[in-house]
Amino acid sequence: MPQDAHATGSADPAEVYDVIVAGAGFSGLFLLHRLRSAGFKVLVIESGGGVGGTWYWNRYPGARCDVESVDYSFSFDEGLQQEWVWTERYAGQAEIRRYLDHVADRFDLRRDIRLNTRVDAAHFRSDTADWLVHTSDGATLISRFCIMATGPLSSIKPPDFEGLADFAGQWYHSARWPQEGVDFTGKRVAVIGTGSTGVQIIPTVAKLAEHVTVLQRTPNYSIPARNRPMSKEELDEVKATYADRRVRARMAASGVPNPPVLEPGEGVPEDEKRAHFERGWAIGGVVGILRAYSDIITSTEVNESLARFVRDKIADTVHDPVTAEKLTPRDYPLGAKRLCVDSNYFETYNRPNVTLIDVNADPIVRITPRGIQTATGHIDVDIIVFAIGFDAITGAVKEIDIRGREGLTIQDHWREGPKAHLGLAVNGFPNMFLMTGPGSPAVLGNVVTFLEQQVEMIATILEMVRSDGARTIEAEQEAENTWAAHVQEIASQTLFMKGKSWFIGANIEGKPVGFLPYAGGLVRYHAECEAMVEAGLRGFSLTK
Ligand code: N01
Repeated sequence: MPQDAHATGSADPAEVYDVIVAGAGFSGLFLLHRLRSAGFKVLVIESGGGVGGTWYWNRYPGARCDVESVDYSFSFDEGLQQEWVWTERYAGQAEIRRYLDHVADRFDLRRDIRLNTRVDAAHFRSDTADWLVHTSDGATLISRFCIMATGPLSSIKPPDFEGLADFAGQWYHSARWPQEGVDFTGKRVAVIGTGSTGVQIIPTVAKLAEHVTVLQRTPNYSIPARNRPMSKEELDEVKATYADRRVRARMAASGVPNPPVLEPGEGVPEDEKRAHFERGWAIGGVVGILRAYSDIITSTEVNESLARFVRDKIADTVHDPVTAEKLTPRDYPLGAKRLCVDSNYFETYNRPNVTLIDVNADPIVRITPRGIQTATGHIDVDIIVFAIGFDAITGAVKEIDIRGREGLTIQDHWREGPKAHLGLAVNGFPNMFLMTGPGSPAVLGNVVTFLEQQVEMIATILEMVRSDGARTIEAEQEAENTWAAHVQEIASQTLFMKGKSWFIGANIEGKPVGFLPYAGGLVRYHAECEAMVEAGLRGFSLTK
């Protein structure tokens, strides 16, 4: 694409790009590789001090993926998937970071990545049909296209507990963990939050700390990961059939390849269902349980069978019946809040150095210099860990001062709730694309499979725009509204809406409530994207 067409007055020609990508996580790395290979001049801007996105920031103890490593990895390059050696069934944070560092080196990506730099603002200029991008190092860059690969779970929910500023100990948010780590040895620790993150932190820290007090607001369903080392034989077998495995992943709603056939559970006798769940429990992980039947997330009957099964497992595992009851979710369907996958989570409550407090019964009143004051007493602690989650899917995009046509801000456009055509592009914001945006399916399955599909789709669109000679491409309002309605319609057919979770924005005060991801699954989503492309970029308008 010619550069000088949109270079202006003071701009350094070297700082004019075809595509600027915000974020160097899985999405940003693959976007850079894919678009650079297609001849676009690309720059990736990353606020972290290294590549990896969520895996750069979430270095808390116990951080581990809960999709199997061999699937939670790029499929776009046969050499890469053949040479990389995964050492565990579920990769830990450090191993995933090593993998992404390897990807960055192997494909020579680093020369087009600017680290320790934030995209502060991106303003569209209608006269030159490009974006002015302002970064935290004071630079102003120009780009024809902007892609927000800022991550669905990267904008943290900050702890806003009264008195926190006076706390004399150390405190950490799980997703802003210090590079040098935290020494928990012999420390009295409080953990607030029992989502996927807390469920990983608590067993790990309990092994090191003198005492751990868990402050729980909502109990979670959690299933055992059954993590284990990968044997060479197992890895060799995967590698011998990788191509087939990847095809099966793309053909599955969740982007994970097995099991191949899913039957509905409705009407299946209870003892038969339980036997099936028992097999899944033994296999471990989401593949084992959530996909025991095709209708777990749509049938109240089947969901309740599985929920009862998990509740019984909690009762069997946790010795103290009062603690077991506190840990048992009873008032929302399994999966309506994201299902957790753990290593000895419930078992940890049998340790003498772990105490559970239900903050509904005994609310946190304030943080004091020495610890946490609850309604009934004071907990003395040295360290507080906040595993309280994220402003999911839209938070990181809204942190940037994004202005589209006529100065329209993304915050204003999404005031009533976020909308994006196929989760990819927003009306009023020409030449801008979103990765894992609202209305895209990524967070409801294997995000790596999903994001590869989205990167390919965005690359296809940009290539079409380039061959067309168009200056701008923009999602049409009607297409955006139609997709947003479809996203809610599909969600309403599931049990997802019945949990107060980040899936629906319920974890952030004032956030409009509505289902954020697309629950139709990868296959259906991909078919919708293909149909859009085949119909000549249906739902987008192009200008010359
Ligand atoms: O965040 P969450 P997360 N007082 O929002 C509680 C991915 N992930 O970081 O449920 C007391 O799920 C809150 O309570 P409640 C994964 O997609 C993946 O754990 O709102 N408690 C909840 O218990 C996941 O879903 C992996 O009542 C407060 C917790 O904090 C997503 O990231 C690992 C509170 C927040 O849970 C987010 O997970 C980790 C308050 N004021 C994360 N505010 C793997 O792949 C919040 N809470 C394994």
